[in-house]
Amino acid sequence: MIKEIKLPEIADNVTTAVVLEILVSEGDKVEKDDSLAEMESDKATFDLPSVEAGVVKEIKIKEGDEVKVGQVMFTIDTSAGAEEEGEEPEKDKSEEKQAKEKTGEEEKKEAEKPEEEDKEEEISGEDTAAKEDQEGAGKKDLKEQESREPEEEKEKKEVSREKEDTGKPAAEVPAPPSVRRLAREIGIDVRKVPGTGPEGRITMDNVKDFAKKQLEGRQSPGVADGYELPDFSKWGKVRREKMDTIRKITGKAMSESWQTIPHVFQFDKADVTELESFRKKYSKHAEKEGAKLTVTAMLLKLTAEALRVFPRFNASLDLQNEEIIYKEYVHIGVAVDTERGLLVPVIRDADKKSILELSVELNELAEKARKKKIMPDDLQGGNFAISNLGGIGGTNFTPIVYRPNVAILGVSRSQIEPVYIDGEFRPRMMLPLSLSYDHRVIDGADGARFLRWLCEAMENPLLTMFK
Ligand code: CAO
Repeated sequence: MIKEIKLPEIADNVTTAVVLEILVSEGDKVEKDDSLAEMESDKATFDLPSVEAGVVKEIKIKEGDEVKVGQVMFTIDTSAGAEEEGEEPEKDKSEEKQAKEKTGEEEKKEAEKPEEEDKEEEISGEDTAAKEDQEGAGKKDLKEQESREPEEEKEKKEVSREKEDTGKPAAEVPAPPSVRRLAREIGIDVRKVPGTGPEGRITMDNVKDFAKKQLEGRQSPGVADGYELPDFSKWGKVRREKMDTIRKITGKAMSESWQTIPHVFQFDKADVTELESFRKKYSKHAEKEGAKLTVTAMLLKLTAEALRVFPRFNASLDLQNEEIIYKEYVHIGVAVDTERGLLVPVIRDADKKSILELSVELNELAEKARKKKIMPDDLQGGNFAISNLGGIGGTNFTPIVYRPNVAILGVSRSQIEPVYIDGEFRPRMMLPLSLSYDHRVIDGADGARFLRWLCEAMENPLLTMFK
């Protein structure tokens, strides 16, 4: 029997994934849950498991393809443990072929159609919106008058307007008057539009594409914004590399967060001398339990407590409804440095877990992230995040809050410092902490209180029981 293996639902709002690597060949025998392909979605990389055991009959995708949720990627012959490939009944084959052709055609149509429609709609929408914005009654009159004027007259007027605006003669712009007029009406500087017409002439489509890109750039920070890069090869050899999905997502998410969240940064230092002795003393015990007692695991535990004491740091801002959403659960994301870039897997219900449980889970999630086994769900639903760069170094840094969180804790390298205590300097292990937070939700005093609470909790964990 031939079974289809489709791209399953991956996560909310994820509709496609890219095939990074196909891990099987046609004719391979596979068991249920064997990985068939390595996939990359907007949110993560993951393996596509076979939901059937049998022989890989057909591979319907190739590496680099963008596959839609529900699209058939493989067919598996479940009765083919013993059967040879050629033994497949003809009927099955022709049915399969028809299905393939149909699916292929439908997908092609689907892939092409909306794009064309979108383009049309977006362009006409932009035109209308831009015109509505800019056309006052007087301008409308002017336009009507212009439409009655001969082309030559119109051109003269465009030239003199551009001279007024830019000080540059319009003759330098290789674009017909109608194109310059469109650019002017929708607020585009025609001199910045790259022309693709004969001898670099600027066409209507060039102006529309340029406007579209600018609009997209404004709406989604992190995508191309029309900024023109210099030709770096003028100064030396260069190499170009495609940005992978994680880099693109991180870039977009970070610049959106940075541009929309009014950040405040609070710094403090925790005296972790006693905590470090505890960590060293009990690390063997932790190892026996299969855990590594690390700074991050201990911070996870104490931060979870802090989020219970300061629920605003565990909240999200709903600007649309002008509400603050308090969450009853404490899910904390931990920034993990992987070969392919930053990933933030989420530890659920961190407040209900012991340090050892947290440390085992953190280790498992970090390994999954580094081995590309992390699933999109593992990366979602965090209310707060911890980013520990102390294993690498640094005295301090200011991480960017991940939307829709309202705060993030940055951890730098602990080191022994002279601290003035009871009239003398003593060597103490000090851990630098930074808290970045959204000032729309959190006031400065609360930011300082939260971080101080955390420092004191690290200095004397028993305090968490009193506060
Ligand atoms: N100060 C001093 N030493 C530290 C430290 C700190 N703040 N944090 C970790 N270390 C030490 C550990 O004690 C360990 O030393 P030993 O091997 O001698 O025990 C070593 O550094 C490595 O620690 P680790 O990475 O194994 O363990 P961890 O639980 O502390 O960290 C994780 C786990 C996943 C947070 C970390 O591996 C990681 O990926 N960090 C990078 C996070 C990142 O990229 N952030 C930037 C995001 S931008 O916001």
